[in-house]
Amino acid sequence: MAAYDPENIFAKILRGEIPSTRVYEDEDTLAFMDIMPRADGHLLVIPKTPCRNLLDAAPEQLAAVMATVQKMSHAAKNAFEADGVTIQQFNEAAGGQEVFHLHFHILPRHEGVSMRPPG
Ligand code: DGP
Repeated sequence: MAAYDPENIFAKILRGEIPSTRVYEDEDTLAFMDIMPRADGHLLVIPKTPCRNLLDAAPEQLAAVMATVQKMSHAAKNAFEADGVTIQQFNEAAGGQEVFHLHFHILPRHEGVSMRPPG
């Protein structure tokens, strides 16, 4: 697996070098709005420490990120009055990953409404 690249977009967001709409932050994790939302309220949750993807993650990073994913799933479901929540996570280019810093997508879902296509 390739090495972690500290110049990836999410590392720049963490350092405040490019803007983002932050919705939650704690010592270990950050949640912010996806710039290309595929559903209203589409959020991303990332660890603050370097990690390329799930295949590269330490158990402590996963524990912290998943705790925030659960917290943000409840918050997004309530805020957007959703019927459910889809969680997505991609690993390596062949697995659909485009930004190489571990992230989980949180997508509030409504009955009968399809997710929008990427882009
Ligand atoms: P993927 O690696 O396939 O899980 O997709 C990366 C996601 O990151 C995609 O939904 C769009 C989002 N994204 C890409 N660039 C930016 C950015 O500069 N800011 C924010 N907020 N989201 C971004």
